[in-house]
Amino acid sequence: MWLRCGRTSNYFTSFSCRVFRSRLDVLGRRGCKTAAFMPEAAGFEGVSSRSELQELSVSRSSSSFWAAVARHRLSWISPFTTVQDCDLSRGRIKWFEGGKLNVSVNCLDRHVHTCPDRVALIWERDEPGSEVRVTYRQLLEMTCRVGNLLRRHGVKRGDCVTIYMPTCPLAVASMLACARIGAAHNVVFAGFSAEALSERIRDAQSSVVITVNQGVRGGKVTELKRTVDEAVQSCPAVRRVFVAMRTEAAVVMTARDVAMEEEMSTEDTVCEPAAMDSEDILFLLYTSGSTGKPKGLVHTQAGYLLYAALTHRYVFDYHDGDVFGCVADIGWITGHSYSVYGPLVNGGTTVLFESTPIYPDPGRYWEMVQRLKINQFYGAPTAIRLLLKYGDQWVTKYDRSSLKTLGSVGEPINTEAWEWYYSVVGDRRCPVVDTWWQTETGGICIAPRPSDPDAEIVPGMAMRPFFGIKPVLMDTEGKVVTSNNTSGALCIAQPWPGMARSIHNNHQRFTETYCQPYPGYFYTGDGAYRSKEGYYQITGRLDDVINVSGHRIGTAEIEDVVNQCSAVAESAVIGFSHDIKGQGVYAFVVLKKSADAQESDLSRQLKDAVSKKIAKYACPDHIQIVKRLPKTRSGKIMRRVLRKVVERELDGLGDLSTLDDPAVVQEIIDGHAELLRKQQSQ
Ligand code: 6R9
Repeated sequence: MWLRCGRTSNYFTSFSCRVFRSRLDVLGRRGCKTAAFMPEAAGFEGVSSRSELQELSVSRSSSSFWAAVARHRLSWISPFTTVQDCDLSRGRIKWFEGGKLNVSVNCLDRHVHTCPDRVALIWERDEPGSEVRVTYRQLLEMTCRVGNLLRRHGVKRGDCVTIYMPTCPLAVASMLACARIGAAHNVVFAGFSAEALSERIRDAQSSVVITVNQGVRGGKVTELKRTVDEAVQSCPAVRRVFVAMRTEAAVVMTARDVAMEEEMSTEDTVCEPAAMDSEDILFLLYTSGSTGKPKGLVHTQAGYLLYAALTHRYVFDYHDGDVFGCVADIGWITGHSYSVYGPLVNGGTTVLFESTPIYPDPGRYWEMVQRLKINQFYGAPTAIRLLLKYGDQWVTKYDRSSLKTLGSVGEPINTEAWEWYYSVVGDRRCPVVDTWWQTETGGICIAPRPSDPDAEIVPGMAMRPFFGIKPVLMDTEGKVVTSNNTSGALCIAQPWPGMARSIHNNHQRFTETYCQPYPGYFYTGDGAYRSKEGYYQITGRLDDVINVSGHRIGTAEIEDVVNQCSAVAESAVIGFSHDIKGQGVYAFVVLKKSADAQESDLSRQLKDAVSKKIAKYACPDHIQIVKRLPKTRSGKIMRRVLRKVVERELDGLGDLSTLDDPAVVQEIIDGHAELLRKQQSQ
């Protein structure tokens, strides 16, 4: 599969590198202490260190900062006329208006012009040692063919294409092809069930889906095309499904389906890029919130791309010629920003990882680092914790001397995992950057780097805001906390180009969730601690969102599925600390009086339902059947009490006076102890 495009591309857009070059020349001549670090900063008088540059980027000169960076880093078809037009309190966020550009040209054509044979993608297939390299020229040709194919099948500017594929070059080409022709993409993680996929296709109003016959991960085959077939049964608007072949296995094709590679082979390798407005939609990406319904965060063209470029370059200290290894799946925002857009806009070489950390054995990551000579490795704490348990020998037997920076994302990294990552994986040579950010923020917002050279890095802390980011902590009364050595709700005080613009089809939910809790500030939903030195440490979610192995899931989403079971009267789902996964899922379930199901059967049934309706990772680890839930007199479930019981913090149950019937707490404590006893004896 995966079309090989050997022909030389004769296509190059005229609006590529000119702006970029002339700007560099001017700045280079001026000379400035920070110019070697960030060329466009040369124009800022009086800025002589990186921390001063950060201060400038959030000062009243922030627009000048972003204007210089945007002109320097992106290729524009026509220049922007305003830098920003934002009103956070109303959820109005607009950057670089008046400007026109094409994201795929920025990620591909301009590099094809200067270095066509540079490797853009290294596809680390599930089968170790069978990696495939794709050059910039090949990726441009692949993208153009997909772009033409989509256009021929009626995809137009403004449409939204759903991509349900494993991490692979054709998935990247599909994302870029959408960008090329002005369509938005909606990548759905290929671990999601048919029902979850179908909900996202419908909400995104996609009439076209791209998938593969089968997925391969950790040596196991998954029937992705079959899942799509099931999903589109309840999506009457879907008129085309493009099917690429990841394996040799034939699949049933209907009149709606198109054999993707076959049809691509007859398409032209030149595809006219659409001139997009800065604020046109680039993609939707669904994520969980505190209600049962996932939300499609909207990211737009120029601001997102610029922010991905800048963070990729400076947080990881990425330089030309480096091999960047982000092991996230493209179905998550990390895959979007740091496997695809950030590295490609910077002309980098990026690894697409299709496998798991322990396949075929727990040395997989480090054998890959040795074989591909990876310079920056970016992964999740859950994987680090898992590998730590297998022992150092799986790491030390491979040569990791290529590594320069180690990154962590998705959840807090505990000190033990951080230390192991730093000393065993990185031989105490490589800075570990614990990067805090969200689907909503588009790119990294808080990370130890960039910083002044040799500035300290504190284990397990994201520490420093990135350029343009002004974090603030809020107290319970909604006031900004100004002192250090305190905690609060983490907000961001001013807009930045990478932030999400809306929730698809529901701008009101966007403003209510992010802009109204603290008017004038962007509310992240996370809590944070600011140390004496002013460094930030993320303490976890403040809402009903839990984080299982770095994957976000709303407790309400799981409750919705559990409650659909005919034996269930009601339920409450909470997260609890889990050694490997960070958080696990614990469900308290009240049965209907009429229910006569066996407890073990019911648990199995509920777990199957969650896997089937959402995804395997959302499956409850424990299900405790209870007679009733602890509720306030107004009927609200007191989740705090449930959390304390599960975390065995029985002395800290707190004020129970608002409980309707305090006796319920003892029942739950006893039931929990009983559940643990049963599990231990099994
Ligand atoms: C990029 C990504 C976002 C949520 C976020 C927070 C948690 C992410 C973290 C972290 C502590 C870090 N989170 N990075 N918590 N330290 N370095 O993960 O996006 O899937 O939207 O999740 O993940 O709770 O709010 P997303």
